[in-house]
Amino acid sequence: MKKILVTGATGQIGVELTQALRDKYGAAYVVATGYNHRPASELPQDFIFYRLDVRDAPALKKMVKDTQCDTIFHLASLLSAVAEAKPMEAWDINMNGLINVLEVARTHGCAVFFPSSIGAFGPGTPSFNTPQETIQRPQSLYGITKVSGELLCDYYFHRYGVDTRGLRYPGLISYKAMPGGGTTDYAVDIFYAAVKNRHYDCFLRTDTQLDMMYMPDAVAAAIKLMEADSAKLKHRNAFNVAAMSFTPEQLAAEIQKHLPDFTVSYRIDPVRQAIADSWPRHMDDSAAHAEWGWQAQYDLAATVKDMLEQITVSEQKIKGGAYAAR
Ligand code: AKB
Repeated sequence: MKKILVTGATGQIGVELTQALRDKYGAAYVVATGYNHRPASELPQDFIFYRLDVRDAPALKKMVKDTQCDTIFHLASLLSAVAEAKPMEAWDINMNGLINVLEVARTHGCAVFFPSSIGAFGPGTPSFNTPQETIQRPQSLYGITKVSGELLCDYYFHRYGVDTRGLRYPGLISYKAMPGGGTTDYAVDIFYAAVKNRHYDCFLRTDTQLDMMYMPDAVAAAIKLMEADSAKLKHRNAFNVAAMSFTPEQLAAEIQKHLPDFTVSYRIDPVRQAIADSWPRHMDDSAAHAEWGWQAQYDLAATVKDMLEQITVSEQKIKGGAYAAR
C-alpha cells in the first residue's frame, strides 16, 4: 500500500481505521473521505479530508486520479436497522457505492477492502460455529447488500484481477465514534448509559447471543488482511472473523463487576430483534487463522474494562471542561 483512500472515514470504524493507517503509513499517505463534513472532535486537524458521496462515480474517479491512491478501504455503507427504515437509500449507497469503487479500482489498478458482516447470514445458516462457506439467505436489506457485495468483490477478482479482500465483521464495540443505526449498537450504548446513568434500557432480548469485536481488533484485522500474501488467500472476500460472543445479560453482568449498582431493563424493538434472531451466534473463523494469521486480542472482560475506563475518563474531561468554563 503506497497511498490509501478511505471512504466512510467519519463512521464508527472509519475514524479509528483512518487513524491506524496514518500511524502505520504516514499522514501524507492516507486520504480520508466522507459523506458528512468531518466531525471536528473525532479526526485530528491535520487529516487530509474531502467530502465524497460514493454514489457520484465521476467525483470518485477524480478523487482516485487526483490522489493517485493504490488502495481503497471502502467503508461507506448504511447499517442494518437504518437500512430497514430506508431500503432504497441503503441499496443505492451500499450497492451503487460499491460498484463505483470496484469500477474505479479496475480502471486505476487499486486494491479494495470491503467489510461484510454477520448480517450476510440468515435464519437458514447454522448459527453456532457458522462455517466460512455456508447457506447465505439473509432476510434484511442490509444483509442482501452484504452478500451481493461479497459476490461482486469475488467477481471483480476473478473476472478482472482486482485485488479485492474483505471480512465478515461481528458487532463492533468502540468509544471514539458512535455506531449509527445497527442492530448491535446496544453493545456500545450500554457503556455510556452505565457510566452516566447506571441504567440501560436494552432493545434486544436478554438472551440474544451475537458475535462482537472490540475496535482495536477490527482495525488490526483489516490492515493485516490487506497486507497478507495474496498467494496464501483462498477465500479473499468475506473471511469470518470472531473475537467474543455474548448476550445482553452476560454483557450487563460483566459491567456489574465494575459498577455493581448498574441495572438493565428490556424494551424490545421488534425490527432489530427480528434481525438479530436471524444472525449467527458464533462464527467459525478458522479460515482467517489459517490463511493470514488472524487472532483477536480482546475478550469480553478486557473489552469491558477498557471501554469503562475510556468512557469514564472522557466523561470526567467533559465535566471538568464544563466546570472550568463556568
Ligand atoms: C449492524 O448491526 O448493522 C452492524 C453489523 C453487525 O453489521 N453492526
